[in-house]
Order: sequence, then structure tokens, then C-alpha cells
Amino acid sequence: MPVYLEGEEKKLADSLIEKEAFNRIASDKIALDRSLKDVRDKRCLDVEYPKVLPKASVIIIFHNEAWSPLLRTAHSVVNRSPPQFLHEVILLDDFSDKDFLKTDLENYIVKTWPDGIVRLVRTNERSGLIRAKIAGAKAAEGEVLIFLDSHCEANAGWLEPLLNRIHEDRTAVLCPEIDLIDKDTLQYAGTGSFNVGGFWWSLHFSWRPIPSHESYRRKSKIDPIRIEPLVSRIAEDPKTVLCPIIDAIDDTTLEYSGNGGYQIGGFSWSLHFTWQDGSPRPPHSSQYILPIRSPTMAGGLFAVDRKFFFEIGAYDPGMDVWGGENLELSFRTWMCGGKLEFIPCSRVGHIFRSSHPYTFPGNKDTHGINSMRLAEVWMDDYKRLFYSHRKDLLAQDYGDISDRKSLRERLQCKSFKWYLDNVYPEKFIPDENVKAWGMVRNPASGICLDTLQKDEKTIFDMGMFHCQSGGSASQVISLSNKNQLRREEACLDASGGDGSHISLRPCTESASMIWVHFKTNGTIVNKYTGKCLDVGKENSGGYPVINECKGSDSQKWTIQYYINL
Ligand code: LR7
Ligand code: MN
Repeated sequence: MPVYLEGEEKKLADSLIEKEAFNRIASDKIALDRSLKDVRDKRCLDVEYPKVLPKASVIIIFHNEAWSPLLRTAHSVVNRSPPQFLHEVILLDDFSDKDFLKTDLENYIVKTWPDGIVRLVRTNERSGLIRAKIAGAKAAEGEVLIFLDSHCEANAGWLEPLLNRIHEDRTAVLCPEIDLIDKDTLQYAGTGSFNVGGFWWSLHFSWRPIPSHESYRRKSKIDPIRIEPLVSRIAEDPKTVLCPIIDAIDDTTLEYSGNGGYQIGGFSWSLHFTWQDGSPRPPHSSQYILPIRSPTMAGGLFAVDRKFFFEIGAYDPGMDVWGGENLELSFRTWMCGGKLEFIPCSRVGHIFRSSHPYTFPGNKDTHGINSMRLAEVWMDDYKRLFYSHRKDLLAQDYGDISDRKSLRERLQCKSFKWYLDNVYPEKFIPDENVKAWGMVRNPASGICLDTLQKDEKTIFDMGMFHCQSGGSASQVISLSNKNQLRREEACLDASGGDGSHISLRPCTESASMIWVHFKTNGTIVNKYTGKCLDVGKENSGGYPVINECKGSDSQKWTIQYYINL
């Protein structure tokens, strides 16, 4: 049940929310062992797990966490884990300085769990969450380590599917499905959609839908996908009539482009053939249960075989406070022989806070510097794409990374290119496999397309600005092999009439996002409207528009680097 506050209490809560980034008053009103709605898919309830599974050490790291979320995390784990599978719960205190986290906490633990299943371990200096997780892992004795943030709630049946999968494959690093606990009302809401992790080239984590290649892998028992699908299907069942997926060959450019959206055929009552949306195969119950491979993890909530965790290098102890370790562990897991999966039947809630309720000693950009360490060790030449966003970091000292480099050497880990090709093939690489990339420039005016640094997770109108010869990340645009003018995730889209702006929004297969660039006369023609990209009336700081093609200088463009056009 959500908690809604009124009057004085609401005022107090609001002022605390600023400091603690969540509604502590509401949290304090809720029982530490509250019941939760079982949000699992019903099919999870039918799965039977072996009677004998490896035992877990659950490690909950915290620095100055509020009382009720911290203890609710511990209660939820103890109450919802079968005792035979729970070796211990470690509350790993990363040098908190709040009074209630001293003897009060010690007394509460002893009184509440006299059997000692929950124990407190403290670091003797502020370690930051990365070194705190290493300390927790070293203190743990169970065969499987499960890390949780200190404001989580483990839901019904969360543990068995994790342990079972590690029992099957000790190289699997597993995330539960992470549910949302509302930071204002503390309501526990399921996520509903099963997503996987990706990343931005700025090395921030992102959520992504399950890519189609992974849906196919999970729905078919065939892995890798069969190479002669038509022949072998007829061999299986001679009474079937088969169609290939029909791809488009463009009538003007003769470009062959994938169809992408798998469709099936229907008919209209006038007896014309129609294309319809269709799922490629009927949903299969196992898809609600099977592990989902993911390129990355968010970082806080995951299970791993203890020995395997240390074999592949635990964490980089040179990383401070917050950030970067999640992608580092993700890349390293895949590149060094493991795999990363989400387990749909394991559900754990997390309070998503709007800011960090703790200090960053030295006021350092720890995410930036930690990410440099990871880029330098794991990303090979692709680190260029990180630095193109973070030129400011080039002058920063990221410390000694020789131990991590020799770890990579010793484990004979694969290249970052292997990771991109095999684990994250849908990741867009702005300067590879594209027709052209760089500044999109109107030579007559010296104006370039420019995102004006707007937040690319939102939809906005593409801007323009004087071309920055030193290179500015907000002016880098790619002409993809599908003829989309795009950024990392968003594409230029035109669907209006003469003089209308061009928006930047998540890429789809829509014709309004296709642009044909004719190098000979410099025009960039939008496929849906048939109109030309135009500098428009203003000469600087304004917005590019689309207009009837008329061969004017304002419609002539060059792209900085031509690769394949
Ligand atoms: O110095 C510190 N010492 C700590 O022990 C700073 C923090 N901490 C503890 C803190 O009390 C908390 O329990 O570390 C934990 C994580 O800190 P949060 O909750 O402030 O982090 P977050 O939830 O914003 O961040 C996510 O990314 C981090 C990157 O370093 C970590 O990997 C977090 O574990 C991670 N959390 C999740 O993945 C939860 C799911 C959210 C999503 C998406
Ligand atoms: Mn958190």
C-alpha cells in the first residue's frame, strides 16, 4: 500500500526528501517486515528447483543508510529465503557516522536474529561502494555471493532461481528482475517489462528492451540459428509452405535494407493481400522463465559464484565511491569467459532515489575517473568514443592500472570488438559501419547541425550552430548504412510541411527518418516528405528545416568524414 502524508508530516517529509532523496517519514511508517504482492509471472510458480543448491551469502553494503530501508532489506532477505539456502546476511557498513548505526544497530541485530544469521561487518575507513563490495565478498563464506543495495526488498521466491542457475553454470553472473519501490510513497510496483542493460558511450548504464536476436535465441532451442532454414524446415515437415522474410530494395537507391519488423500476411474483405503485425512465433511459456542474456548490469543487485567472482578479478580496488564498476564487471564477465543474465522469476525491489544522500570525499567526479580506468583497461580503441564525450577528462590522473591490465592478460580475455560483435551487436558505433560521420556542415554559412547539448533521452528539435573546428560532441552525427542521420540512440525525423523543424527522437524504421545524401549536389533528401534539409532563414543559433528542394546554397551539405558513400 502506498503511504500519502498530509499537513505538518508532509512538510517534514518534503524537507527530508531534499537531504535523503527519498521519503523517510513514509518509510518509517511501514512495517520492517511488510508483506509484498507477489509480482512474478504465474508460470514461475510451477518451476521445481532441486532440493540441494549452493548456499548464499547476501551482502548488503551501506553508508549512512536510513534505518527503516536498511533493516527492511535485511528482514526481506531473511524472511523470503529458505533457511537451508541462506548461509548468512552480511550488513557491510562502509564507515557510516550516524549514531543510530552504531550500538543501536548492533543491539537490534542481536535481539532480532539471535541465531546470528545476520552479522555486521564494518570497514575502518570510508571505502566507497566498490571497495566495500570487495570487503563484503572477502568476509563472506557462502558458495554464492548476492549483493544488494541497502534499500531493497527481496520478493517471494527470489533466491532459488538464482542459486539454481549458478548451480547449472558457475560462470553465470545473474541479476534479479529489479522492481521499482517508489521513493515518495514506498509502494512496491513490478517493472512488468523485462529489460536488459546497455550503456551509453559516455559510460552510463541504460535500460533497453530485449533485442530480437535474444528473443529468438530464447524461443528456439537452436543456437546458433540454423543456416538453411527453408530446406531444413521442409525436411522436418513436408506439408508446410514457407516464405522468407521479404526485405526492401529501395526503388531509387537500390539499397538493400533489412525488413526489421517481422510481419505476417492477412487479407482484406475486398480480397487483397495485407501485411499485418505478427509475432514471429507464438509466445512460449519458457520465455517467462528462461534467463535473458544482457550486455550489462545496473550494478547493485546480482548473484555470482564466490570463487568465480574472485577468479575473474572481483572489482577494481582503484575505483572510488560510486560509478563505473557496474560496466567494468559487465564487460569483464563477458570478455573473460562468463555470461551475464537476468532471471525473470527472481524479483527484488529497489528504491530509486533522485540523488546521492552521501558525500563524495574530495568532490571528485568518481564516475568519470572510474570510467577512465575501465575504458583504458577493457575498451581497446573504442575508448575513443568515451573520450569524445568527455574531452575534459583527458587531463585527469586515473592512477595505476597495471594490475588490471595484467589481469586481462592472465585471463586471456577477448577483445572489446568481440564483445560488441557477439554480445551487443545492436549497439550503434557512430564511426564504424556507417556511410559518413562527423559534422554535417552547410559550407555557404559555416553552420553545422548541433544538438545544442539537449538531453538525448527526450524528444527535441535539432538545432544548429557555427561549426566547431575543434570538434564538439554535440555536432557529431552519423549517416548510417540504413540512411538514417543519427546520434547514439536518436534519429533525425521530418514529417511536416515546408519550413518545419526536424526532431530528434528514438530511431525507428520509419521513412520519415530516412535521408538520402547526394554527394554530387550536396542535398540531403528526406524519404517520407521528399523535401530537402535546409539551413532555413536564420543563419545561426536557429533551427534547420525541411523545404521543397530547389538547389539553393542553403540546401547544400557536406559530412566531415565519408567512409562508404
Ligand atoms: O561510499 C559509499 N559507500 C557505500 O557503501 C557510497 C554508497 N554506498 C552504498 C549505498 O549505501 C548503497 O547501498 O552503496 C550502495 C549503492 O549506492 P546508491 O544506492 O547510492 O547507488 P545507485 O542505486 O544510485 O547506483 C547503482 O549504480 C552504482 C554504481 O556505482 C552501484 O552499482 C549501485 O549498486 C547501483 N544500484 C543498482 O544497480 C540498483 C538498481 C538500480 C538501477 C538501475
Ligand atoms: Mn541504490
